[in-house]
Amino acid sequence: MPSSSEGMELELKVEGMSCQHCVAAVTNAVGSVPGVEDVTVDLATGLVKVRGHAGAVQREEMIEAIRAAGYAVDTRTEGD
Ligand SMILES: [Cu+2]
Repeated sequence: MPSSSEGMELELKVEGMSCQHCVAAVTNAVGSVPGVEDVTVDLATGLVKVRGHAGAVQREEMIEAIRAAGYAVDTRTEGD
């Protein structure tokens, strides 16, 4: 689809993931947030990359979803 110019991408630093089950749990949690199109989790670094619709995806909603799944999000690395 060439109409993807409205996409956005953000990264979250998740703490507490130790195996592929954790990766799956976080992927499912973030993927269930409305507006999210794609979730990539790097177990080694804890970095979660999210792609979705600009304006539709709220960072706070993703943090809440991850916390509800049982993992912590390092919000100190947001850069502001
Ligand atoms: Cu695990």
